[in-house]
Amino acid sequence: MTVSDPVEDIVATISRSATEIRQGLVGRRGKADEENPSGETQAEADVWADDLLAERLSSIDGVSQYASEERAEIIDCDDDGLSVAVDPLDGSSNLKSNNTMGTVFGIYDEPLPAPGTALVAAGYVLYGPITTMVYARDETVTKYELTGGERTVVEHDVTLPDDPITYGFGGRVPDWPDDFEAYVREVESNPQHKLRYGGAMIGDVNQVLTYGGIFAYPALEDSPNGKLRLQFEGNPIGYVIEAAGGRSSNGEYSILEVEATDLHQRVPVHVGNTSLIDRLEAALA
Ligand code: FBP
Repeated sequence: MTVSDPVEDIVATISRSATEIRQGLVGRRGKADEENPSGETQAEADVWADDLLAERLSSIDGVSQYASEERAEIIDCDDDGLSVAVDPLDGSSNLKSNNTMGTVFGIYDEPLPAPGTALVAAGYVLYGPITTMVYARDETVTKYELTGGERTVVEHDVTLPDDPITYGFGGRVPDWPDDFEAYVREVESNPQHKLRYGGAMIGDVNQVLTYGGIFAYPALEDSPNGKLRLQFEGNPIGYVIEAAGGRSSNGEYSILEVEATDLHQRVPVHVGNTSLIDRLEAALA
């Protein structure tokens, strides 16, 4: 008898759906007539990918909740089990210019909203020239290529390279707090470092995972929690980068330790090599 593993069922479902989501972007580059719970205009593709993942993930045995950045309320499924939080299309404003986007997921063993310490697995799909998946579980990060519903390992035990190369920081520069801006100038002044910013967190974080470095969407003057959402973006990405040997921070401590009070709460996100995140925390202290 095979024992079912709901975590693996969830990841397999997302990886099978990714090829379909990618193909379904064609013809869905327009705006939907709706806003998401954070007040942002949704793309047709956001709504469509969310409906597709909601239907498939909520029907898996052992999934008790499905939540997404694109819907206000949690879908309650089984009485107990895992909670899945998804950003169906991270960076969907890149659809118009045909640039990189992703799908982010976090699998928690507590009801949502939950802290990152309740994650049992997390990962993302990157719709680049090739569709890839990066998935962390049990402190181990694995990278796959996804083709036609198949998931093929391309790298076991992915870790951040020791010498950081890339940096990318979101938000408008005039909106950055002075201490953050001073830190950015310090990072830029290192001749080893290169700017890589594409406007989709997943693309930028994947550069950091590949080359080493730092990605941040920081606190802004008029938005002290930044832009990115804790359940759907901050926690899953923090979990992946920490499992790959790096650090995540809200500016003071690990994102995974941030108290979860609201499903759609925002959090300042800084992830990357330990040396750069330690220095960032010192600069913001
Ligand atoms: P969405 O989830 O609404 O797409 O927003 C997230 C995001 O697109 C991130 O992927 C990216 O890092 C950030 O917003 C870019 O925001 P901005 O356009 O303000 O730089």
